[in-house]
Amino acid sequence: MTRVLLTGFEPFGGEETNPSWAAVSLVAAAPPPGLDLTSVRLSCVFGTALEELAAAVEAADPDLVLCVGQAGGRPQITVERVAVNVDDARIPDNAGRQPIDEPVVAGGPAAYFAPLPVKACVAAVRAAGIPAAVSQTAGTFVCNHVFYGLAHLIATRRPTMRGGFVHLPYAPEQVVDRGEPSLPVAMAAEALRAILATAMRTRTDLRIAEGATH
Ligand code: PCA
Repeated sequence: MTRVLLTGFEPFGGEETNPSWAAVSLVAAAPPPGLDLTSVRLSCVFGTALEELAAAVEAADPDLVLCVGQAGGRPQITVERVAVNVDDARIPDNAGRQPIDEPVVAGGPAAYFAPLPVKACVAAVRAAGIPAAVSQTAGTFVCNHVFYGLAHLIATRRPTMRGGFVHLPYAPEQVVDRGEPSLPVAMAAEALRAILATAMRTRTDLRIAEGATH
């Protein structure tokens, strides 16, 4: 059995739901075979979210950690390639904190690449008939904060653990009157299952072009 920790986020920014926790809950209710899966809902709060993640990693001792968040406005599932060592919040987090240009980890490297075969994961989601892409930035809000913290934990304390970050579009019910792209949560959950299965069995990533011109 592969031990997997799957995290989603609480709602933020005035939303009533967060598709990341909704999709993670669906996967947790029917986990893929061969997985010993733990799911945790993280606070959308700088610092606190990382403490919750670290505690969950201690408790579950996972082989693989997949953190999931909402990226409202994106039209497809995005697997994040790089985490940067900066908190620069455009809006306050759920505790009212709004760090500007602060490091996630003081003295840490500027960035980490995801310890995950991101291109193989994107290919697997597409093969399931669900739109997906590699993303070159997870932003500078709480998701990037958690992603960087996870990558730092792996780099400094858990060398055999692997992990990454996946952003989901809005769920349809969030945008009924807004004309924004959305993806049903059941499809997002299917995508997460495909990513978990691929991450478990893939050691060398695919060499296919998934870059961005700008
Ligand atoms: N999305 C935010 C934080 C929590 C979430 O689900 C982000 O992309 O930073």
